[in-house]
Amino acid sequence: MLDDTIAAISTPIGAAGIGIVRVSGRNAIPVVEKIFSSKKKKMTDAPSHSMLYGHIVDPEGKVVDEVLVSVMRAPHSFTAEDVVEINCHGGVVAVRKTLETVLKAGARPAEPGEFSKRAFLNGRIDLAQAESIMDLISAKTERSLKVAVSQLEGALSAAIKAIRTEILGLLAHIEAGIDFPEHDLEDISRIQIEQKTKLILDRVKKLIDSAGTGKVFREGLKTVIIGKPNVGKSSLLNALLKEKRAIVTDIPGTTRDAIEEIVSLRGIPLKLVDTAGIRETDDIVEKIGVEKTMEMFGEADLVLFMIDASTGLTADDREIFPLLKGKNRLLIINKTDIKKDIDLSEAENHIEPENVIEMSLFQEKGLDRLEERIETMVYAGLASGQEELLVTNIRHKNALEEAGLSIEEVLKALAANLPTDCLAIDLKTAWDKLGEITGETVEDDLVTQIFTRFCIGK
Ligand SMILES: Nc1nc2c(ncn2[C@@H]2O[C@H](COP(=O)(O)OP(=O)(O)OP(=O)(O)O)[C@@H](O)[C@H]2O)c(=O)[nH]1
Ligand SMILES: [Mg+2]
Repeated sequence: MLDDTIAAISTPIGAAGIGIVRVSGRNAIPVVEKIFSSKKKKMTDAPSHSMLYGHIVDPEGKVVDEVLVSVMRAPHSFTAEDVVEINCHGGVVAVRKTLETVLKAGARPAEPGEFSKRAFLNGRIDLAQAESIMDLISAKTERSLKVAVSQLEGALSAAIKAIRTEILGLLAHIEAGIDFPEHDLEDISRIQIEQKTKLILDRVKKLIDSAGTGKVFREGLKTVIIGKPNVGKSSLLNALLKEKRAIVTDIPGTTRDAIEEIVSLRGIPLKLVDTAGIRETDDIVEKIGVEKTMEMFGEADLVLFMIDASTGLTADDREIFPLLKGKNRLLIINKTDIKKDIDLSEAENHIEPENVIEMSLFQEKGLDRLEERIETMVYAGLASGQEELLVTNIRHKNALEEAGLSIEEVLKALAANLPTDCLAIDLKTAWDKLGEITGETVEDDLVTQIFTRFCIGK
């Protein structure tokens, strides 16, 4: 399968300055050479990482497009194979037609993620690095990008490799004992094994703990603003977005449909949702809006419950309190410019004081505190400076958890004084599980599954 030459459009389809058709494989250069016409140079003579000017010409001799072609020779390319990238004039037709011509000349259409898959199969990057490419493409804030880049550069892979090396060392130690059963591991040795195993477990757990934060950077923190009508929910969305996205009026029931926007809050990507105010209503559109609010509420990672300082707690607010149970939530008391002192004793039965934020969107007060609280929540439990090493991918987290369980089994076996070959089996399982993250011990099916989630042309 690695023998054939693949091609795909690697830029988004639509009108643009340029569009790129990428070709990779053993015959990438001869295939493109067949349809490339240049007065001066031949592509087969071109050195690696050079560009040639010319035209793509179809088999009937008609010019398809004026192009610049870059040639990257194996192994110094994205896929570690010969790669040719044809820079066409952007525009749906020119790029499609160029791809068609390349396919006729002997390439086959690339599957989604197939270029990255080849980079993995050819050993240029490991699986965790390949997966970070998609994160990099979809990064919504600079911090998300930083996390993806450090994974692409191998930060996570290096951490996993280091843990695997430790496990291997332990295995060697134990297996030496297995080979000479008459000298069962002495007590002192068991203590050493236990200490080392605990250290390994600790490192695995730290990575698992980082996954909550990692998921936020990869997927965004779904943050839903709820409250009764007219408290200022849409005004908060607009303030955080720094644009007048949602309609704001003094008429209760203004927002009917949920509005979702990506906001970068101190670099943390929030999927911020403004919702229809929750109240009993006979208005059919508003009723559906309220149902949608409840749906959004169910999916929220964080709920911002807003109340109005000028009215104090009302019956509508009281109905919302029980819903907040078990949710990450902040209570926002808006419109403190009208009235400041409201009785919060009742609210404090439901929400911890540090999660109560006084706000006046009119006076732009309270937004800093809100940002600070959200930032603290996202980083909770994370060692400072660990941002470079976050587990962002659920597949990686699952593998780490399974490895962690096996390592715990080792500790249990040690405590129960079980024979040493039992320890070796669980350690080997942990070693395999960690290898799945970097792709060293992974099944082909899983590799295929991972890359089909990529986009075409990547
Ligand atoms: N005094 C004062 N008024 C505010 C403040 N924030 C918002 N408002 C006003 O409150 C009214 C309602 O604001 P919205 O943002 O539309 O409220 P909402 O919660 O989205 O309302 P619905 O969409 O109807 O549920 C508008 O007239 C705002 O200008 C504030 O901090 N102080
Ligand atoms: Mg609104």
